[in-house]
Amino acid sequence: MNVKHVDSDILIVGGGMAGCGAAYEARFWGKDLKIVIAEKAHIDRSGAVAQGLSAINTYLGYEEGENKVEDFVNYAKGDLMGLVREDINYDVGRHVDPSVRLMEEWGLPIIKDEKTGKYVREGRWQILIHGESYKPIVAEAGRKAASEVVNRAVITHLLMDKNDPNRVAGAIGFDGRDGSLLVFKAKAVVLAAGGGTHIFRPRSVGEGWGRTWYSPWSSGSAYGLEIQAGAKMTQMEVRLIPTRFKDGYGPVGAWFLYLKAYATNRLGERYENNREKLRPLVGDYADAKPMPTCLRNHLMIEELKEGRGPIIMHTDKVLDTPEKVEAGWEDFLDMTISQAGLWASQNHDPATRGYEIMPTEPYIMGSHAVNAGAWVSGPEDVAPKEYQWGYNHMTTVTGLFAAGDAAGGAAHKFSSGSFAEGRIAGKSAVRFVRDHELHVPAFDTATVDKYGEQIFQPLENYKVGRNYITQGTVSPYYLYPSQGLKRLEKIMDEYAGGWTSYYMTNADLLNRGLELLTMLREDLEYLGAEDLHQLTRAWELVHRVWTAEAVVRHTLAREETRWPGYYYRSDFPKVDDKNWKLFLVSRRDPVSGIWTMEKVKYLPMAKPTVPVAPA
Ligand code: SFD
Ligand code: AMP
Repeated sequence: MNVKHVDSDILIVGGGMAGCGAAYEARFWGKDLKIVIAEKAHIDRSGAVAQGLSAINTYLGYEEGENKVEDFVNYAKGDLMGLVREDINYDVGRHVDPSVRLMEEWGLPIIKDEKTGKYVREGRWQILIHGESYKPIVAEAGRKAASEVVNRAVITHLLMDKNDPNRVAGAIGFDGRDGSLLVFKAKAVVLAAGGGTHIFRPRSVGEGWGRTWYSPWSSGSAYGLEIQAGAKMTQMEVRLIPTRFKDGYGPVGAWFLYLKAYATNRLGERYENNREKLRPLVGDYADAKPMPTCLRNHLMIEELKEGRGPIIMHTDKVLDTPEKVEAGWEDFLDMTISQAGLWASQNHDPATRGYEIMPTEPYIMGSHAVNAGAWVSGPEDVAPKEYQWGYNHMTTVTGLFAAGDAAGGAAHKFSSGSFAEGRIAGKSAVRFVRDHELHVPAFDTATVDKYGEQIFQPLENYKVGRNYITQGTVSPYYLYPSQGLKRLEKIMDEYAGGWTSYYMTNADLLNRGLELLTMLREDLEYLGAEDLHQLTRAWELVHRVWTAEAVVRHTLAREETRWPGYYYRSDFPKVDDKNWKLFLVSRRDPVSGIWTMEKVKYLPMAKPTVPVAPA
């Protein structure tokens, strides 16, 4: 086996939005440090922004007097039914605008009003971009800041320090192109490996199976790595169900907010403002303005359940000028080309006919309108002391930092906020390295050998097991990654509140789901991979199963329905502020494998002492 060793001061796992932000900022404060990015794909086109975006969804415009940072905190809090880490949302909010200015400097075309010179708003928080090349532009900054980018580095495990089992010392994985074992040693690690799709069964079937809204290559690795290392996790129960154009998964933000389209049920009724229908479930949250994303979903789901589907977005009522037609098509061509392709293949003209929208399958994320991820230390000035243990954005594992989808607590970060949060984590990691200058990270060679064997086991399983196949792909001796993935998706869909049950679950279903997940995990030992591509799929599945288990355990522990429209507990169908306006924080002990679940009091942020950064 070929083994490559890469030593560094700071290792960044995942070169997406947060990873590039971390590299950029770590270089600014740590000019002399060795900063390495380990990226599963190729940094120029990796992560959720690989295919581009059409908007930057978080830009406050505080210098222009458009929004205050406090407004952003309140917006995120309202949207999440009262549960965000205000301290982290505040920190991201005060750093996001300068980050967007940087991106513009690097060449990102942000659409401006010709008269005022101001960015054109899609909505209160969003600005429009010509964003097909968003990722290569941001990646260039990340690449130039890093001492080395190791592309095709599929990280499978974090490595812990041999003298301290709760301190990170590096990471291990393999090169997806040449099959080498990759062993990274680092004084600090910033985890920025993105969110999780294909945890639940997608709506797409057959040859469309790989099509999801969030990128299919978002493999839940951030959560898988964090959980295995024993980091505390939060908000894993809150799944994102975005409304999307049917089958192509085209986003709706530009249509609702910028083009001002509206949706109706089959009777032509606008169902979206029926707040009275919400009141019995959520009480006064029914009056929240703007209406929380989950509640908007809930109203649509009710229409579908009661037989008043399909829900149609009236694109035809708003595309009344050539400029608007162009804006509508560009929205998809910039970020969800499949929707434009689908419309073209169906001879669909959105200017003359509306199109169906649907709630998607659930995604696990920390950067969109939900906030799953690691429980991280907050910023020194605004975090309540219970949420602060030294270094901003350090997880509960010493030396391990998290940002973007990987970091829990703050919501509505999106691409720009994830980049800004990466910067926060990168700066903090430099401080950590400086404060521990004499520390020499070290791991057991026996652990490296053990992982080295485990990592390539699926190739071995395939080599041996294929001899027993007489026909087709079903082997008595191994499981293909795609077979395991289908099994995972079916379990999560049917037991943990997927789309086929209209997102409904309960304790009995969740407990049974947990049993089935345990059996699935036992079988992961028999994963078979015919090549390095399938080996990547195999490890992505392992990470997805860890993510799924955390989702089920969190959902089971929270005995209320706080986010109707994202999921429902039929045994506890209402919001219960008295008992549940708190964070659930879980930890899996890496030695015993035992999970513990803590209820952590909701605490508002303290008054800021560090001023908002100048743009
Ligand atoms: O409208 C490993 N997002 C949108 N954000 C916006 O600001 N505007 C929009 O218009 C957005 N829309 C949207 C969005 C995403 C997608 C897919 C679509 C539309 C179709 C959300 C943002 O993209 C998202 O919030 C950020 O990208 C999150 O950043 P980050 O850094 O947390 O995740 P990443 O960018 O996916 O990067 C993760 C990286 O990790 C790598 N990786 N590397 C090594 N080893 C492993 N095991 C790894 N596993 C993963 C990945 O390859 C990747 O590079 S709209 O619909 O909302
Ligand atoms: P989307 O394209 O659905 O991901 O949404 C992009 C942005 O617009 C996100 O910040 C959403 O929260 C917001 N958004 C989308 N639809 C609506 C709506 N109907 N009302 C308010 N905000 C919305």
